[in-house]
Amino acid sequence: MAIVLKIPFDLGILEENKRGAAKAPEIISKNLKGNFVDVPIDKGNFEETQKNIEKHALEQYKKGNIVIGLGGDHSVSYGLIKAFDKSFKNKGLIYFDAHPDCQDYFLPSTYEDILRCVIKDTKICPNILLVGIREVTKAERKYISNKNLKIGGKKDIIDLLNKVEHVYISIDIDVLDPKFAPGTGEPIKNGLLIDELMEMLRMIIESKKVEGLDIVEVCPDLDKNNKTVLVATELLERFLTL
Ligand SMILES: [Mn+2]
Repeated sequence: MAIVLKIPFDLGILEENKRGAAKAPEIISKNLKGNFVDVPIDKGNFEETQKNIEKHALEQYKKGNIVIGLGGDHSVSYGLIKAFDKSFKNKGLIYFDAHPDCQDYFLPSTYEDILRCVIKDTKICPNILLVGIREVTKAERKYISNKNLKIGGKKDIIDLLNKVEHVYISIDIDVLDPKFAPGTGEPIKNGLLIDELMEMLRMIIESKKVEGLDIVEVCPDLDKNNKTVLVATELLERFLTL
């Protein structure tokens, strides 16, 4: 059974003008029927909040459920992926994002550092695939090459699915082109088309190896004609039947 953890936290975004993703879980979930659980957020204590996210996800994995994290900014994936790492062996991570989020390592992680923190603090690497990356800083380029991180598409997804038994998918909505998902803190042009993303997700879902996933960085305040909220809702709906 799929359980949706609603995580209304966006303080992992340091720039105040890019925040607003905390409003997404309520807005995205309101027209859907599913099993929703509210994760309590302590705005004054990020570390405690991360622990709380991890604890909630671990509880669901122990019950044999599939965990869907609904953010929030990308930092919420840290606790979610830690729980996935503790619950499964022979696993992989598919990271859909315009950015590699590998800027630096420090805890609690921010939306710019989350993947680097995950790589350091879990045993998932080297089974990590980045999809849709198109803005990389100098520090990230160096880190990616040092760690030999794979950036790829469909074919690499198939390779990873053949290699591991359990998969986690992290979807930063900015992986999509801003034409389809303008409502996000750091939109980057030349992103994936909705059909391209859906096709890749279909392949991953059909492998029956998905144990957990998250949808993050939807910012309703920055949205245009509700486009981003609608596409995120469509994505979530697709996963509710897992
Ligand atoms: Mn991200």
